[in-house]
Amino acid sequence: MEGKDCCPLLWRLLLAMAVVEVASAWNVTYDGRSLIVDGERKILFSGSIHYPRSTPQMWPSLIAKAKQGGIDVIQTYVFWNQHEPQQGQYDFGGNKDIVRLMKEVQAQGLYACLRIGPYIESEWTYGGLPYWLHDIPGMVYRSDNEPFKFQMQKFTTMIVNMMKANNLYASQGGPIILSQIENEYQTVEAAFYERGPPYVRWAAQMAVGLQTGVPWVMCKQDDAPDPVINACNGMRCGETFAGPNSPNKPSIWTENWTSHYPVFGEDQHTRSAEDIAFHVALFVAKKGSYVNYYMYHGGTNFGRTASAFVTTSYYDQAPLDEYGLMRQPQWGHLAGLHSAIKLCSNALLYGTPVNISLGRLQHAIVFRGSPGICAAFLINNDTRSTSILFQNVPYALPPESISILPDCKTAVFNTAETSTKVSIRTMTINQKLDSSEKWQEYKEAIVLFDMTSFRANTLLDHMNITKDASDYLWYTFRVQQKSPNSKAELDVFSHGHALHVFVNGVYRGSAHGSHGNPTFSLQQSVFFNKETNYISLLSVTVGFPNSGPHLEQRIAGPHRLKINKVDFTNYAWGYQVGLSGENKGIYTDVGSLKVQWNKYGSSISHQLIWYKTTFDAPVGNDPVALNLSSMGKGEVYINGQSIGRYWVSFRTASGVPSQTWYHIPQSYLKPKGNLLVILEEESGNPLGITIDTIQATEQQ
Ligand SMILES: *[C@@H]1O[C@H](CO)[C@@H](O)[C@H](O)[C@H]1NC(C)=O
Ligand SMILES: *[C@@H]1O[C@H](CO)[C@@H](O)[C@H](O)[C@H]1NC(C)=O
Ligand SMILES: *[C@@H]1O[C@H](CO)[C@@H](O)[C@H](O)[C@H]1NC(C)=O
Ligand SMILES: *[C@@H]1O[C@H](CO)[C@@H](O)[C@H](O)[C@H]1NC(C)=O
Ligand SMILES: *[C@@H]1O[C@H](CO)[C@@H](O)[C@H](O)[C@H]1NC(C)=O
Ligand SMILES: CC(=O)N[C@H]1CO[C@H](CO)[C@@H](O)[C@@H]1O
Repeated sequence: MEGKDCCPLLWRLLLAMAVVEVASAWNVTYDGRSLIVDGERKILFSGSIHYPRSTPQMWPSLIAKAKQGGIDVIQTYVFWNQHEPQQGQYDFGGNKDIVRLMKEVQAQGLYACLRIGPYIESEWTYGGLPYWLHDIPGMVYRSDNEPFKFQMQKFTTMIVNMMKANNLYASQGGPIILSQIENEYQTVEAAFYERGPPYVRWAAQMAVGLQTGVPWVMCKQDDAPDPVINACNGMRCGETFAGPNSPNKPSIWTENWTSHYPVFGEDQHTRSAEDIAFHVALFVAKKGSYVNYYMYHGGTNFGRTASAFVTTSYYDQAPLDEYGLMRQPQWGHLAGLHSAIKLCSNALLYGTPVNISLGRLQHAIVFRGSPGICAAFLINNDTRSTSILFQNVPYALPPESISILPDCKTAVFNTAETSTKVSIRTMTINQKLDSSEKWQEYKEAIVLFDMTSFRANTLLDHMNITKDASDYLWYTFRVQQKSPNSKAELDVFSHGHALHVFVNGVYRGSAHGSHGNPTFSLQQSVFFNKETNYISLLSVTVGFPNSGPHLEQRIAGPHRLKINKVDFTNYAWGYQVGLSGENKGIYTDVGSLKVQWNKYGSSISHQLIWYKTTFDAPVGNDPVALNLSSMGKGEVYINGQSIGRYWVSFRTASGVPSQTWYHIPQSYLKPKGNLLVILEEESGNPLGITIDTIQATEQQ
């Protein structure tokens, strides 16, 4: 009965394998010092990398560079409106493949933090909420509101189940050690009055009830209910965070802003590597054990995914720039900081801190553990450099800096002293697209009232009509005029974001709002013909709003229109959603055959023109971008995929565009004959466009 012997052996083998599985799967817990992962307290450095802001082809190298920079955890939001653009229709393909990202994180031996939200803000259109939520009766977002809670729970559960099905939680042997529910809710909670607090309690309970085996955080929510951990967001959490709301919770910093997201019309913010390092070291010195860089890699807001007025390039100033290149000294300086702090792990996680004054603006925080375990942080909060005595040894401290002494003797790192060389990024012209024979154009038709089928007797909210299916909405009406060639004063007030005015099909003027104030007025003198005159307003949104309470009540587009002070707001208006070129998809290989393209330069007017050309990909693996300095405002498509909105004509206070370069991911390109289609709303010149390659080199 040989067979009988084999089975117990196989059984034992299987059992042994199962034991191995279980051994590598720990529930993540926490105490007052840190998260407890794989059964141990840990100091963790985390970096935000958002999967839809890059491509799956870029993920392995982004993660590898993060790991090399001393990052332990990759943090991402989950982008609901990418995954469920229409109710019940899900999409997890391409750069929406969150499971693939998690598996890549795991393959490289890192942890993951999943911030489900599902409201995420994140400078993402509508804060990540799908617009169809807006049309559910009785809907109030982010409140103790049954319709919202039902949809939020449904989506959150689905994501959690998807992670579980792929064994992605640490409790299953996967990489996910932490999850987030909601997002900075406390900043809006008061607007919901008595509906706020029960919503917070419900969200926490709902999340915890999903039994992931890993803790949940709520950021910027001081009263996060147990066992959910309250976490800090900001630039100086070592100074601003009041701390965990229970002695049994660790001190976690979910968003340490590495710079600030850029918006059209404003200059780029930069934050020095030294300043970031100072605040991370301070947070750790104050018993912080988890720091996330928002963003570690910002990437690109492809297509129309950016929120109102936010540029296509996202946190290009992060340690990995928009293209995934190391930005120095940020990357290297923080890598040094991480190694120095890791040398202090034992003292930080098991020792007791004491605060020792070293001078008027200088103090030391010293962690002492079991014999021989000691780590010190020497903090100089003076704008001048100074020399202090610590344990009778002199140390020179640069201005506003922290020295890290992993053995309480040797300063291995100072936050203000970078040894990393500054990197210089160069854009090299690979091809000029300056030959007019290589371009063709298609003039977008100006929509007149008679051409519209959707009508209303008033001005309707832009957002509720387009439902974010397009940035563009035509508003048009007709008016009779008795005298010929009479001058009229047009006066439009719009809730945003931009507007182009056409009278009888001829362009007459534009106006727009800004990130700080999306509303604007447009006053324009126009000439009317005798008889019928057609007024066409092209209203443009530049991303839906993403922050503040009651997003469901936000509106955009023209709100009042007067001609010679006579109000036409409640009048017979016709509407058309989207441009004909968009509706036909003329930016794709197939769609581009649906219209008659003309020779470059054949249109009399220059507004609202689609331009088309083809180009061969630059040889090599350097990142590729378009220099769009010569253009105005619009959207760019490569081989049918939108690489984002551009708005070069919206200058900053210092007179330059907020964004000049527009990233074309390598994976969007084929070696030859790439289709480039660009929609120009204003009067930009496509002959000035160049295809550039990007290199980062360290300064000598
Ligand atoms: C891990 O967490 C799950 C879900 O919360 C729970 O059912 C399980 O008992 C826990 N396992 C251990 C080993 O603590
Ligand atoms: C330590 O002492 C300094 C003054 O010497 C003070 O500014 C600082 O807030 C103290 N820090 C802690 C963590 O108590
Ligand atoms: C440094 O001084 C500033 C201004 O007095 C204060 O706000 C900040 O909290 C201090 N930081 C530290 C680390 O002591
Ligand atoms: C928004 O549009 C829907 C139709 O799509 C309509 O039923 C609803 O009344 C509109 N809501 C508002 C606030 O205008
Ligand atoms: C980008 O293009 C503009 C012209 O459109 C040109 O003036 C500028 O020098 C270009 N920038 C670089 C770095 O090539
Ligand atoms: C709360 C906080 O620290 N906000 C900062 C975010 O970053 C911008 C840009 O550097 C600062 O201006 C804010 O003060």
